[in-house]
Amino acid sequence: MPRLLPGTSPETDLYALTDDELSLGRPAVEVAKALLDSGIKILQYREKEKKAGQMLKECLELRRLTREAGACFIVNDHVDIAVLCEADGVHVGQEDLPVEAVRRLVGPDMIIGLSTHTPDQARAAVASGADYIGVGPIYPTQTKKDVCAPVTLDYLDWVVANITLPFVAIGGIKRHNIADVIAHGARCCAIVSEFVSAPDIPARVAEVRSAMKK
Ligand code: 3NM
Repeated sequence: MPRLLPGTSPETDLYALTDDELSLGRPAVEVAKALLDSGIKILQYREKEKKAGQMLKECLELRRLTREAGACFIVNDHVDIAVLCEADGVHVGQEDLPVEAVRRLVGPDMIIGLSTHTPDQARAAVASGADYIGVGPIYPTQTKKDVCAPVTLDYLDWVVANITLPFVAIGGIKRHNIADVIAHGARCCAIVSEFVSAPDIPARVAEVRSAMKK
């Protein structure tokens, strides 16, 4: 995973995403600090309801914190904000700007991640020049409002067998099922609600890490 995980090991790792609406009233920056203090090395800023000015302000702060922590910082959807805060990467969905267009805006070095839900989309992602793909939702999730039905571990199996690009499993991944996702070949799992909705985030990250070893 040469470009997905700057400063991190290429082994199984965790990718955390912010979501203010699920964070028990705690602001994104506070949640991000707790995640980074817990050893999270890939953090995505994903806020759907905020205005651009607030998002830029928070992303500049998260950029500072992720630099200090030696963590990779990815911004969801907003290519302009990703560039302005000097994020390591930007993550887009199937209905956002196409990867080729994003590449023209961000240049050759920024990581571009693309959500995929089918083998066709995964093949197209490879052809588009994406640096990594999201593979999901593996399980049912309430977090992403407009997402398709769960793709299940079957799609993960297909990606493991057919795609050489780095990938991140996502969607409904929790303490009780993460070991299965890893057993099916995921090396990086992306998690929203299981982390940000935990009253004690460091304790929750530790529990997930321990579940990953089972
Ligand atoms: N993307 P949780 S599923 C942001 O399948 C996102 O592309 C998905 O949240 C995809 O860990 C998802 O709370 C939400 O289930 C994941």
